[in-house]
Amino acid sequence: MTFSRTLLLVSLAGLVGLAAGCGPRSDASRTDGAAGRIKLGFLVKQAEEPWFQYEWKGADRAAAQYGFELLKMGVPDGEKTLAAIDSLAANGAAGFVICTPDVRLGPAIVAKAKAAGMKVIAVDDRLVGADGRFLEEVPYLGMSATKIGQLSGATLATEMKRRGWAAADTAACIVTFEELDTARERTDGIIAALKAAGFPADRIYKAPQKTTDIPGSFDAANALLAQKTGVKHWLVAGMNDTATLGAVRATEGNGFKAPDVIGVGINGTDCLDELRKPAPTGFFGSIYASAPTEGFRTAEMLYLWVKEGKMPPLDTRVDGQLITRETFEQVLKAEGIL
Ligand code: FCA
Repeated sequence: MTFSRTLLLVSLAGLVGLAAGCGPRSDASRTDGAAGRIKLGFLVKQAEEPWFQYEWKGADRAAAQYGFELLKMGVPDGEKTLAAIDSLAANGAAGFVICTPDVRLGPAIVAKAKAAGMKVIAVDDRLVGADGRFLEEVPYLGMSATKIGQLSGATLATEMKRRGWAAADTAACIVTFEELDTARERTDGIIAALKAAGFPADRIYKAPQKTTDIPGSFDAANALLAQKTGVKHWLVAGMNDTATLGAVRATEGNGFKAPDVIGVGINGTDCLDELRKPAPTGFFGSIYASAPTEGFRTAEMLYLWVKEGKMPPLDTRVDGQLITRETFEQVLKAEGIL
C-alpha cells in the first residue's frame, strides 16, 4: 500500500471514529488500534509437553520484539490441525509455524495454507509427502537429531564406564518411535554411539513406543524388561525426556534401584521435576536443546518472511548439550528457562 493511500485510510478511519464518538465504540474503532498488526500462528502437537510451552515462550518473545500478534494453538490430531488452519485463515493470519501431530499431513497442511495465502514453517517434526520424502520446499528448523542422539549414547557409555559396569551384566533399552524421522535419527544416533564406544550390539534392545507420552514409553520398556532376565544394570534412552522417563519408571517397577540404571533424555525441558527430586533416580541427565530459541527463531523467520519477503533458510539445525542434576540449574538459568 502506498503512503498516500495509507494516509487516506487512516483519515477515513479517524472520521468514522469521530462520527461514532458519542455512541458505543464501533467495531471499526476497536480494530483500529490493531490495524496493520501482522497475525501469525504457532501450532504444536503436544501443548501439554513443557518443550512446546518453552517454544511458545520463545515465540512470544519474538512477537513482543517485532510487534506481531501470536496465535498459539494445540493441535493433538489431524482434524484439529486442519480446523486450526481454517480458523487462522478466518482470523486473517499471514502464516504459521507448525509441529504437526502427524508428519504425513504435510501435503494437506501445505495445500490449505496455500489456498489461504499463508506461509508455513515446520518446527521439530519435518513434513513429509505422500511418497514418504521430506517436503523440502517447506522451511524447517529442528534438532541436529543424529548428533544429539550420539551425544546421548556417548553419555550412557561414559557414565557406565565411570560406574565400572561390565558389559556382560548390562543391557540397553532404547525406546523408539521410528515412524517419526527426527525420533528415528536420534535413536539411531544413540545406538551408533553405544556401538562406537564398544558396547555389544547384541545387548542393545529397541522398545517401540505406540504413543509418545510417559504411558507409551512405560509400556514399551515394561514389555522389554519382562523378556530380558538376568540383566543387572540398564542403560535407558529414547527420542526425548518423556521416552526416557517412562522407561526409567518401568525399571523401578521391575525392581531396579537407581544406582543400577542410567537414563539419558533429550529436550532437557521435560525432566526438571525429575532432576529436582531430593534423591537421585535412574534418570541421569538429558541432552538439552533450546526450545525457547527454536520458538523465537521460527517465529522471527516467519515474521521477516511475511513482512520483508525474506525467505527463510530451508533447513536449520540446533545443537544440544548435556545437563545433569549437578549442572542443569546453572545451564538453564543462563538460558533464561529457570
Ligand atoms: C519432537 C518431540 C519433542 C521434541 C521435539 C524437538 O517433536 O516429540 O518432544 O523433542 O521433537
